[in-house]
Amino acid sequence: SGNRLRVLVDMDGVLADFEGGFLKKYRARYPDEPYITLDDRRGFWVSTQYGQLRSDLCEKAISIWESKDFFIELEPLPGGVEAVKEMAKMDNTDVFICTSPIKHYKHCPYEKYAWVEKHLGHDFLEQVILTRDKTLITGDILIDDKPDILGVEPKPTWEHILFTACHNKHLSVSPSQRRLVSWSDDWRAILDSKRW
Ligand code: DGP
Repeated sequence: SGNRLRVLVDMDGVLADFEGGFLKKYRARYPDEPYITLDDRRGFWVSTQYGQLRSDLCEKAISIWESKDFFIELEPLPGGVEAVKEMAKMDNTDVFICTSPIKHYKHCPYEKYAWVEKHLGHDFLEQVILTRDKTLITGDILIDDKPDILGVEPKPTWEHILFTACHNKHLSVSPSQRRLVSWSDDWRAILDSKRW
């Protein structure tokens, strides 16, 4: 407990390929509608950028991730599952998956647990935290692709490590903000920098 390192790892865009899964299913369901390539994605909210493309595409985008089997069928991002498994085996290290479910709760929370069970194993369900407010969760590090992680706690305990994603790769973040470019990047060094 006392001197252990607590790592919080986001799911969508960090472990699970939300953006790739979205685009594939959007194009399959709406083959005649315009779309945004992953290279042209800007801003965290997919529905906002689709709404700017054409106002009715906002709800068409939302219909994709509100559908059954969207979250469970997301592909793992390269190296993520392996990194989390390795972290969990490290001495003095506790790893939690910290993820915000969408408010259309029919499928998403269930499928997030099912995804963790499928890719990380049944025992890893113990490590799942579903919350809409990550500032309430204490930890040393939060690895997350969302640039602004806000909530009711103005001084979260964790350091946010920005995980690079298609929507944030062009963002110039403050010099103090550290990034993890991918799971091939040196995540062990980031963890070690927080140990004492
Ligand atoms: P997290 O990655 O834990 O911060 O969760 C954010 C969730 O919101 C994740 O499931 C992706 C999803 N999401 C992405 N874009 C949009 C959007 O435009 N609207 C909504 N409601 N959810 C979105």
